[in-house]
Amino acid sequence: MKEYFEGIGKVEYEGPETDNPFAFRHYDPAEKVGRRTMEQHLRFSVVYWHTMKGGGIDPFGPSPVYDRPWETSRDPMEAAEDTMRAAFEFFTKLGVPFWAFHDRDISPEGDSLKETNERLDRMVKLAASLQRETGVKLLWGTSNCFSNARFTHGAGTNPDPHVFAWAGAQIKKCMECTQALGGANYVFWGGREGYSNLLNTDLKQEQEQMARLLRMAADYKKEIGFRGTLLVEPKPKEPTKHQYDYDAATVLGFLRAHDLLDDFKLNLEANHATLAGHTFEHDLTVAAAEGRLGSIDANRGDLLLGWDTDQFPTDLYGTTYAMMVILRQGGLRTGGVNFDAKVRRGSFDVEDLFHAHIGGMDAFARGLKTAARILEDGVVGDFVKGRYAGWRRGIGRKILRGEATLADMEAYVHEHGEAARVSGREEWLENVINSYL
Ligand code: XLS
Ligand code: NI
Ligand code: NI
Repeated sequence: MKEYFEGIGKVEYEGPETDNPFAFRHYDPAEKVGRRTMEQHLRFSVVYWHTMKGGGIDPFGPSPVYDRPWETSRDPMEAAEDTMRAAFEFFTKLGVPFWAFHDRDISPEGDSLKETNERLDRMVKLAASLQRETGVKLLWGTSNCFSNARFTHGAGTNPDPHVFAWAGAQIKKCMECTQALGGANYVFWGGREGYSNLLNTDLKQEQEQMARLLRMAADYKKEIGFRGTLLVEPKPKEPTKHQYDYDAATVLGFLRAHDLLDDFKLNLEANHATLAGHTFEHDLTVAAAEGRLGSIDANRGDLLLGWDTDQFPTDLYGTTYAMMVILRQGGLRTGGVNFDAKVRRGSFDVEDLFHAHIGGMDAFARGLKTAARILEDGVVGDFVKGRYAGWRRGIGRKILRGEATLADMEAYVHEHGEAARVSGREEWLENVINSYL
């Protein structure tokens, strides 16, 4: 069988002192952190679209600039098969347990839905056999309902029900494929589910359509007995000016308003949170507070560029804060740490794909270990607990139980006078975090 990543062997853990750029310094899959191994905690996943199909394009360079040895065949199906073999070689050499795909990444569209679906079946068959051979599993599948010209005005939120039908047909098929591959989740990212101009938009109507599509998907999941988790991935903008799935709080409210909250969790992406004007840990905390944090798309943005740059995560504060939220909620369950990230346009060698993923995996391994120590030592947790102690007794407990009125508040203040002022100790807490890093 053809080798696509020649000269690069299996990436192993060699410890922080190694000078081998193709080794892990911190990610040791078998090392235990608490009761689970790092591999079980982190559940790393490589995305097919950026890693195998990305060409380094940007708004001023719409043609691919990467030479990929798996994309040489002129026959589109042959190229798709070569790409998939290369993908599993990459997953195996990197040692990730999971991968993720859009239907259109793994298989090119045909001239009709029938031909498109037949092609997809052929590629799913190949993926199934490569999964068996390598032991790599599917974290999630998703439908690309945004690249084709028919989705210019949205998919589920399109003004034309004919286009909605295309989206529905595509999601049905892709959920079947995800089930056939044993996928642990199925993701909905609303690529163009938003608007670019309110003058031509019925916002209320479009949101109702979106809810219908998600309801149909949840019903179909039950009908076919798909056991994976359904995940919605928020993003505030890009490509539209305003996406309806703005951020975690907006999606949770939307799901609740349309009686969908029991059927969906969230897949949160770092760079989407920052685009929404939040930190990643903010969005994670909002979702976790409602038990709806399902999985993460691990990347980071650039503070000086205002778009979804999808860079690989290397910032240790970011990975530590993210892992603190994840550990506190008891892990990601069916979810994982999915590298929805791409190498820069100038990093066009195939070996750059290894450097990028190795760096991201090491950054999350350090984040995991640091977060575990912070939680175990309990300094930060105890501080927060102490800060709210008043709510576990006396008047505080009465208020939370709904046993107190505004008149009781008035009487309380008459009796106790001024409240004591207590420092929030932010700087000290930040120093505490730095002492672990
Ligand atoms: C784009 C999204 C996309 C989803 C999958 O910004 O992050 O890659 O994760 O459709
Ligand atoms: Ni994403
Ligand atoms: Ni993104």
